Amino acid sequence: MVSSEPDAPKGLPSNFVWGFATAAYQIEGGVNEGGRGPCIWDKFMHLEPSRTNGVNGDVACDHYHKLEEDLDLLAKYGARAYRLSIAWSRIIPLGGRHDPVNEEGIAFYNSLINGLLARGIQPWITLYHWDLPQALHDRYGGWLNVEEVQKDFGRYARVCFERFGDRTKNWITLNEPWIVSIHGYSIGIDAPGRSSTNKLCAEGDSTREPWIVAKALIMSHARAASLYNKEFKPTQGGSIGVSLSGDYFEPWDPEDPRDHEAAERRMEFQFGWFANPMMLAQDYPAPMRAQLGDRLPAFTDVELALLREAQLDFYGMNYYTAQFARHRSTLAEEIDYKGNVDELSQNNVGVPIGEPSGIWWLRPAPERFRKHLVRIYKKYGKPIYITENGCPCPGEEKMSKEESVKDEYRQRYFATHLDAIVGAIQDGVEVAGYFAWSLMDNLEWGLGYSYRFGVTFTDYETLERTPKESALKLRSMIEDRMST
Ligand code: GBH
Repeated sequence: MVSSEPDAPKGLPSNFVWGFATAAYQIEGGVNEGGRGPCIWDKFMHLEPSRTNGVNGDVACDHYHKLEEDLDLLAKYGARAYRLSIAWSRIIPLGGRHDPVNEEGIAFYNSLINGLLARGIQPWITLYHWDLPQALHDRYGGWLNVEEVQKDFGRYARVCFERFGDRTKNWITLNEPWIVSIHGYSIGIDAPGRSSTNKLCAEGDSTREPWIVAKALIMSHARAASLYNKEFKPTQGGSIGVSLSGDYFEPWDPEDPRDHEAAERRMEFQFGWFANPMMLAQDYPAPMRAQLGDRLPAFTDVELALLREAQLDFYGMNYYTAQFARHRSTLAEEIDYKGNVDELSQNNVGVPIGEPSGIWWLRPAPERFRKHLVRIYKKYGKPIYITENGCPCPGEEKMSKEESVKDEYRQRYFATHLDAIVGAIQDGVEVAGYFAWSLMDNLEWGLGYSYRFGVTFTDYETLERTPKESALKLRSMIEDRMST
C-alpha cells in the first residue's frame, strides 16, 4: 500500500467533496424487477451478443438486491458523497411524458438516498447515464427526435426533482453526451448501435445522426436545468451541472503551429461541442461550424433563450487520459468527428503520453490533467467537480481476487491525479470535488465484465465484494492533501 504521505502537496479545501461513482446499468441488475421497463442497453446487449461479448446487464453486480451491503461499503471507505445514476425506465417504464410513474422505482431510489443520508453521505444524482427507455426509441426514434425527447426528458427530470429533491442537493443532467452521440450514432459501438461506417450496424447515418442527437441532448439538458433553476432551486436550494468527458490533447509536434491548432480543434470538437451551448448559451465552436456547416443543427433564438435560463452551478469533468493530436493536410472526411486530426499516444520524437495501464486507451497523464483543468476553467469559469477518474491496473482483468486487491498501480494513479488537482488549485482553478470511478468493478458496457475500474473487487460468480487497498486508502490520500 502507498503509506501515509505527510509530504504530499497541500491545497484541497477542508470542505472538498469526495467519494465514488457508479451508473445504474453497470451495477444494478434486477432489470425485470420492481416494474422497470427495458432500456436501449437491454435491447442492444440481448439482440447483438456478438457485439457485446455475449454479456448483458441482467444481473450485473446485483446492486438492486445488495443495496445495504453497498451502502455499508461506502460508509466503511469514509466517503462524503456518492455519485449514482437513476434508471429512467425504473421511474417511468415507458419513458414518455404521459406515461405512468412507477412507485416501486421511486421506492428503490428512496431507499438508496435515505440509506446514504443515514450514513452521512451526500447523494449526487445523474439523471441520464446512457439508458434511454427502449419504448422512446421505438416510439419516435429516441434521441434522434429533438422535439419529442426533450419534452419527455423534461418530465422525467421534474419527477426526479419533485420526488427526490427534498433530500438530494446535487444534480447532474447527463453523463458524457459526447459518448452518447458518437458511440451510439457515429461508430455504433454503444446502444442503440447505429452507424453507416461500422459494418456490424444495419442502420444509421454517421454523417448526420450524431449532430442531431447532440442537439437533442443539449436541449433536453437545458429543459431540465432551467426547470430546476425556476421551480426547484428556490425552495430546495441545490445545484445542477453536467458531466462531460474527453481526453486532453497535446500537439504531436510542439514546434508545428498546425499541431497546436489541431490539438485545440480536437478539444473543441470534444468539449466545446457541448460546453459552448450548455455553459455559455452560445453556438457550437467556430472550427466545428467551419468543418460541418449546416450538418450541425442551428439554435433558434427561442432555444438560445432556454439555454440562458439553464445556468449551471458547476462543470462535471470525467477525466482519464491524454493524447497527442497531429494535423491532417487533406480535407476533412464527411464522417469525421474529431476535427480532422490524428490521435496518437506518442509525440513526434516517440515520447509516450504516459505509461500503459490495464486498458489500451488509458495512459496516466496527471500533468496534462492539471493543464486540462486550467483550460476548462478559463473557458467556462465554473467550479469543477471531477465526476469520474480512475483506471484498471495492468493485467487486472486476468488477476485473482488476492492479486487484484493489491492495487498499487491504482493507488499511484489516484495519488498523482490528486496532486494534479492541488496543482490546478494553485494555478487558480476552483476544483471542489472528486469522485473515483468506480465504487466496484462492474459492467464495462460493450467490453463486458472484463476491465476492472473498481476500488472493490467484484466476483461475478458469487457477487461477493472485496475492498481493494485503494478503497481504504483514498480517504487519507485526500486528507493528507487538505490545507490545515
Ligand atoms: C466513462 O467514460 C463512463 O462514464 C463509464 O461508464 C465507464 O465505465 C468509464 O468511462 C470507464 O471506461 O478506444 O474507441 O474504445 C469514459 C469515456 C469511453 C473514454 C471509451 C475512452 C475509449 C475509446 N471513455 N473511450 S475507444
